[in-house]
Amino acid sequence: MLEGKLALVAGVANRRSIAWAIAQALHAAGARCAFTYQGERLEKTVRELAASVDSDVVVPCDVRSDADLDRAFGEVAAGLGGLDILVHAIAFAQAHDLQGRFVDTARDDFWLALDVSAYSLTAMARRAEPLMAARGGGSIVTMTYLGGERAVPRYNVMGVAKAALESSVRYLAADLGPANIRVNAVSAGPVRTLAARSIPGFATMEEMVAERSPLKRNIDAADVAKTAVYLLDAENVTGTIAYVDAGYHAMGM
Ligand code: NAD
Ligand code: 0WE
Repeated sequence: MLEGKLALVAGVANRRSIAWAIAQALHAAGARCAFTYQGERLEKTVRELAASVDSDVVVPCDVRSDADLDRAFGEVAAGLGGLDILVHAIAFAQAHDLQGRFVDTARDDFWLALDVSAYSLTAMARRAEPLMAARGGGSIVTMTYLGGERAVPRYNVMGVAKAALESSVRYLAADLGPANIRVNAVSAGPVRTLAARSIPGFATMEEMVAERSPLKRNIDAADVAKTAVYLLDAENVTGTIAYVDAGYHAMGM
């Protein structure tokens, strides 16, 4: 389906990461993947995972740094020989902001969450644009959550960041469409990644999804990956949010 396509996957931390499920699905669809990882601590893990999908283009990139982003895109473009696909699966808020009340969010912590979780998509899209345009177009996908449009208890500043991210998807789709570059998001239900497991009350949220969603079950990272690959491939789909949540978003109670 994506035979010969060149993909950059940002956001692999370990084998449970949503980004890793997407990389495996891209590899299965015939794409060649490169990876960025956040810090030295993750290098070994990401290199080993990359090797299992025949990739050795693995470069560090902290999305808070413009210099890091510039270097990483240069190395990826050289390593892959171009770019068709960008997968953005990055988010961060201070752990103390994912409990308690949103109203107590400090200025610095607010900007940190928005910087890492929302602005980074635009920072990466801008650097991807010339590389994709040179190949006649491209496709970008990011990851969001229902807490970006409804007040989900304790999602707090991450919800505000996801609202900015989802709006960014629409503005980026408008800007990059003329270059045949598409921008979409997957809105996933709770997935038991390493980051998610550390969140107090996560198991209760999974129980609520199993009880209240139309399909009466939870989803996993492979489900998310299927829809991500669909969006990356769907040549006339841009500016959309696709829900992979067993239908949970459709319910009123
Ligand atoms: P994860 O912890 O595996 O992935 C988050 C990634 O963000 C990590 O790889 C981490 O290194 C990266 N990151 C954080 N700060 C960074 C920085 N400054 N520079 C570069 N990278 C940085 O968790 P995940 O659940 O796979 O999250 C991936 C995406 O999916 C996130 O956008 C998250 O909001 C979204 N999402 C997750 C769920 C869920 O329930 N797990 C549901 C919907 C959406
Ligand atoms: O986007 C997310 C979580 C992203 C995330 C996770 C962490 C944990 C570790 C961002 N920052 C951090 N910071 C850390 O220090 N999700 C969609 C999963 C999630 O997180 C929640 C949820 C759901 C769902 C937090 C509260 C309520 C619901």
